[in-house]
Parts: sequence; structure tokens; C-alpha cells
Amino acid sequence: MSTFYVTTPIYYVNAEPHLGHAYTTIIGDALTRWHRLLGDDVKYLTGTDEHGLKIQQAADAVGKTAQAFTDEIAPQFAHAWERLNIANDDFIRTTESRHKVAVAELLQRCYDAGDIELDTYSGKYCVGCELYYTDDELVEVDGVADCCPIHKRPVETLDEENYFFRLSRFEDRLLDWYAAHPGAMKPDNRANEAIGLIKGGLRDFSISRTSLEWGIPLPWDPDHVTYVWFDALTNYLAAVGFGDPEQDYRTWWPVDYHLIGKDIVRQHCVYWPAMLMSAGVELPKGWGIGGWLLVDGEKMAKSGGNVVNPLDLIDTVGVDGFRYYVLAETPYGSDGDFSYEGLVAKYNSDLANNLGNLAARVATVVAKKCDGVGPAPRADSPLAAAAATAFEGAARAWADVAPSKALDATWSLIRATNAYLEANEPWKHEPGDAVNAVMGDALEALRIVSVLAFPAIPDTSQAIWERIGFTTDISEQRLPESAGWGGYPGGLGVTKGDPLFPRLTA
Ligand code: ME8
Repeated sequence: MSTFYVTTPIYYVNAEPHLGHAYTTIIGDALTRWHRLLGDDVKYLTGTDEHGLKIQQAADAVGKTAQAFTDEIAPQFAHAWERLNIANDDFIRTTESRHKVAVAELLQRCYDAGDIELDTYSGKYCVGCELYYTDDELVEVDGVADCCPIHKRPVETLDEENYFFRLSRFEDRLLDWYAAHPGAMKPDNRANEAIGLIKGGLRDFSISRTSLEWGIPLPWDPDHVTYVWFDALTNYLAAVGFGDPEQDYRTWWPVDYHLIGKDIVRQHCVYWPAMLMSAGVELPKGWGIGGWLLVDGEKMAKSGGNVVNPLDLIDTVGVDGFRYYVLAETPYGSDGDFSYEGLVAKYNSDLANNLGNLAARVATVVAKKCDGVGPAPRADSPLAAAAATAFEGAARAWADVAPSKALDATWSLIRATNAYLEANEPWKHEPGDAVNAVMGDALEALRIVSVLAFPAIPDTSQAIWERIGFTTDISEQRLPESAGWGGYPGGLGVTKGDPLFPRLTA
């Protein structure tokens, strides 16, 4: 059995979970559910990023200690992921001791390698990004100079004696590594941006602060606490036991995919691999770089006042309706524009009309013309080729971290089956072999659809599975076998049930 280890960013706990966080987390969930169907031994990790100035300030603002504040917000993320049916195997908090152990180990290795050195630094710092910016990266906002290009707020000037990670030494090594591993970063256009950052020249970055207490101390100089990104990135190793003499992190490492948004490419695709090279740890096998979900053309952010809470949306479209929209609407890597009207339109067309109608129609005709008992499919069904194409397309797309393509391939089988029913009109014919043959084919197609759609809409897939007569847990199906034509045995009781996706008006 091969292992498949996937991570999301660990989210800052200065705000509650929003649609943007849900976006990346749902993509990881669907991807890992697909790999569980393939029979892989999966570890899906998410968690929370709890140290640093930004969190300290958020705690101060509500009169709480940083620890008490993070203890309150972190469970809100865990709760949101439960509501959205996220099957993460682990949830890491950077305030846990397993994490602190791993950070100390990684820091010490980089220090021993001579890549961390003491220096003095004066620079313009954005607390929102926890990053220093150069003058030419700063922008003017409403006549105010020197603002962060992402948060659109003035940066602060900081003067500090810091330890520096000598990133500048890694330029050629990183370029060589990426040249030797084409396709490691997906999709290609985002990969090119990352390579551009390296080719643009790498500056050493500060990895410690003396002005801050809310963080992990450097093992060799405890007056300094670790810079939040050095701390945060290490979570991916901490969760698989790095630094713990009782565990071998290489059971899971190197990670298969770090899923991230395009806002944190520099840290994940430049800083992180350099840190790992310095520490003598293997580099990740892959990165999936998503675009932003925009609301009114702006990235969703607490400071932007345009935050959409995913839990409000599931009251209307259901958990699976929401998951489907997030996965299917926007090609991975591109920016998407969230709108409530868009959510409802996608729900009505793909879920209520295509999938919901197919399931209802099949059950209705089987009830009326087949005494409610599903007939077996024909070996030479005209739908068999459509099913094979759907599976191959979905498999290719999931392997490419392209959920919208995978679902489009899956939905091609739904469309083909609806067209097949319309061409044959079994509802107009007398019961008998001809009707049985068409309905057996349609049930088989629906069985395969429910397996292929499972990563995106797990509860709905299970419901269809049961309605066509299975009593097992659909998550136990294995690919590619379960996508092979002919798995529907016939002779099972088919039930209609309530509409899976009642039509909505916007
Ligand atoms: O950056 N559209 O945490 P964060 C799509 N703690 N995705 C979005 C989004 C949007 N509008 N807004 C956020 C941090 N995201 C660090 C990460 S990892 C070692 C440390 C998603 O809470 C996207 O995946 O700001 C983005 O990269 C991540 O949330 C940033 O979350």
C-alpha cells in the first residue's frame, strides 16, 4: 500500500474560519478521499498557526492572554471542518509540544549547518503578512505611502538584532532542484511564478525576534523567539513525528502535496525547501497552489470586511452543495469570484437538474416498471464506454490536482445517462426486457457516478448508494475495480426517497 500525505496551510487564529480557508480544506479533503478509494494509506493534515505578533495583538485587543485566545479560536476551525465533512486524520496546533520539539530540531540542524547567523536588521514589516518588504514592493493606498500590497495598511519600521537564515546561498540549488522535478508545483502557471521569485534573487531572511514573547525560543539563544514562518512551516514535519526519537517521520515524509493559496508561495516554495535542504531533510514531492476566491474582486480577509462564513451557506445548499460548488466552479489555480447567485446557479444546474433528476427518474421508473427491483446492466451497454471515459478523465484530473476537471469528467457520465434515458424513454414502454435492459444500464451508471462523485459529495453518494439497494459503506469501494462496468448485481430493492437537491430560487 502506498502512503499519501497531504497538508493544508495551518490557518491563523486571529479570525474565525471563512470561505477562503474552507476552499483549500475542501480541496484537500476531496483529493485525499479519492486516494483512499485508490487504496492508499492516507494522512490528511490541517491545523492552526498560533504564534506571532498578529495573534498576540488580536489577543491583546480582546484583553486575553495569547494562550487563552488561541484555545478559544482553534476549536472553531476544528468544528467548521467537522460541519463541512472534512475527514482530516490529524489537526495540529503550533502550541502543542510535539510541534515545539520539531521546530527546535529543525532550527538546530540549520544552525549546525551554518545557515543561521546573527546580524542586525532594519526593515519595513507588515504584521498582517509577518513579512519584511522592500521599498519597491510597497504601495500607496488612498494617498498613504508605504502600505503592504496585500493588506493595504501602512507597514512598521523594525530595527532588531536577528538571526538570519542565509537563503541567498540556496538560489542555484533551488533552481536546479525544480529543474530536476518538473511538475512538482501545480498548476504550471503558478509554478512559473514561484520560479520567477527565485530567479528574481533571494535575500536572507530574519528568523528570530527579541521583541516578541509569544513564540518558540531558539534552542541555542532563548532570548530570541522563532520567526512565525519558520515555526509554522515546521508543522508539516511535526505532525509526522520529526524530532521525536520514538517515531520515524520518513514513514510519511516526503509529503505528497502541500496545498496552499497563491499568497504563501514564497514561504512554501522558496523558504521551506531551502530550510529543508539546509537541515538535510528531503524536499516535498508536490505543491498544489490555489488561486483566491474573491468577493467583489477582493481577497476575503477580516480586514477587508467581506468575509463569507461557509457555515451560513450550508443552511441553504447543504454541505454537499457547498462542497460541490467550491470544487467544481473554479479551475484549481485560478482566481474565482464567489457570489451567492453563482452558488445557487451551479447547485440548480449540476446537482438539482443533472444528478438529482437522474437519481429520482431512475427510482421512479424502476418503481413503476420493474416492481421496485433494480435489473442488472447489459455487458454490451452503450453507456459502458461513457463510464470508462468518465473514470479515466476523473483519475487523470485527480492525479493532476484538478478537482473541477475531475468533476466535469464525472458529470459527463450523468449527462450521458440522462441522454440515454431520454433517447429510450423507458417510462413510455410496457414493462419487459427492453425496459429492464435500459434501467439496468442506468442503475449501473448511477452506481459508478456515486463512487466517482464520492470525494466531492460523500453524503449524497452514500444516499444514492443505499437508494439503489446497497447496504455497505461506499467509502469501502476501491478503484479502479469499482468503476468497472458490470458491478451492479441486479435484484436489489430501489427506493426513491426525498429529492436529493430540491431546486432553489436565488
Ligand atoms: O497564511 N481564497 O494563514 P491564513 C482562497 N498561517 N483561499 C484563501 C482565501 C481566499 N480568499 N483566504 C485564505 C496563513 N485562503 C499562515 C499559513 S502554513 C505553514 C501557514 C486560504 O489564515 C489559502 O489556502 O492567512 C491561503 O494560503 C490560506 O488560506 C492562508 O490562511
